[in-house]
Amino acid sequence: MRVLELFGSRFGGPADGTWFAPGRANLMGEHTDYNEGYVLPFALGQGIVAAAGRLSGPRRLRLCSAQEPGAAVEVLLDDLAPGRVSGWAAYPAGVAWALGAAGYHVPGAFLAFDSDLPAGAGLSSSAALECATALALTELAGLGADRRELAAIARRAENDFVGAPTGIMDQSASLLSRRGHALLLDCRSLESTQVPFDPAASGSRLLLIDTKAKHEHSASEYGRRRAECEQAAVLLGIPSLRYLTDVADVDRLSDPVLRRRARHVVTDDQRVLAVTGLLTSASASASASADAYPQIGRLLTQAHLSLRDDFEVSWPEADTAVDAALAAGALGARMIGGGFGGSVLALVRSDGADAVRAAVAEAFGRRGWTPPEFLSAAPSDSARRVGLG
Ligand code: GAF
Repeated sequence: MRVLELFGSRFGGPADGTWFAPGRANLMGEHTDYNEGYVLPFALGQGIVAAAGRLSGPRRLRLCSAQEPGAAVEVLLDDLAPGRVSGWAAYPAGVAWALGAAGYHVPGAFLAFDSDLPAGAGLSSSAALECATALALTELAGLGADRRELAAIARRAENDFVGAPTGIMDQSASLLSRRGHALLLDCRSLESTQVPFDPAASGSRLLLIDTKAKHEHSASEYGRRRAECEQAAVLLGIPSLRYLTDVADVDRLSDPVLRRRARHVVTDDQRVLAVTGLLTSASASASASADAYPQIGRLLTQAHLSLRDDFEVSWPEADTAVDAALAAGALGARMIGGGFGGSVLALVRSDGADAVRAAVAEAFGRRGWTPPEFLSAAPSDSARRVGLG
């Protein structure tokens, strides 16, 4: 494993173990997590692997990454505080800080990372980095920690240490997913359910399209959307937009922007539950499955329109990829993640993937854009130990 070579060359000895945490795609429910709504993500086969070893002496972390040239970063565990570590190392350092704040005694450790997730593709490489670190540090020290708690700790690292105001979806997907399933997560109760998800059984498959676009201001726009949702909830007199169950209630908002934001959230919550119902019936029989997937495809496309027109977080490359995929016969497609760059998830017939790839590549070429990259997306297992050393 390349990460073990990196570990040996940077730290001069063998690792005590290796841990893998996957990135995620999201089937349905975007910008619903921080509104206490529903999400339906799944773990990818691609992710981040961490090789870790105990480090004696003053309690510190020494960190390096195959994707980050330059010297290893060293942080003293007792000195960690928000704002003290910047760049990529803030994610693993933030996890150590959040573990400490939750009462765990984090040991000094060497950590080397490697990734097969494309950078900037909106597939949650930061959550995978956090979750690989959380598992490695807790298991290295024999600290038994519940995975739901680790997801909350990893999110705290991202919110309070790195300073990104995200929800809990990505860390939950990385730590709680199961192969062949999507993870239905109720972000209010944090209850999760494994929903059987096997597109191949219905003659379809998932295609991820990395649009290779990352637009400026994506972080500030994310924060602004979150603030708008909170403002809409206050004006409606409810604790969060999750408490809206009838889309007609959004008409009580006089501001047209807030009305659109709230309408996206309430309809996406409904689409998560609709897709969950369809997947559950699809798992019952082959004929139900053949009926369910085209309906799921239509819901994906509806979600894209809602993200584009009501939530206004799509970007030109995503809209073009969705249009080209649909014109080439995809059952449905939508942008995934926070928006303003990253990937599109398309549901295609098993024999239709080549046509969709060709149509999207041709549409990008015609506009003179960087060629998109295509990845297969198979619902995979959550984070785990993958080697002894
Ligand atoms: C990003 C965030 F990290 C998630 O919490 C979620 O809000 C998502 O954007 C949008 O659904 O991935």
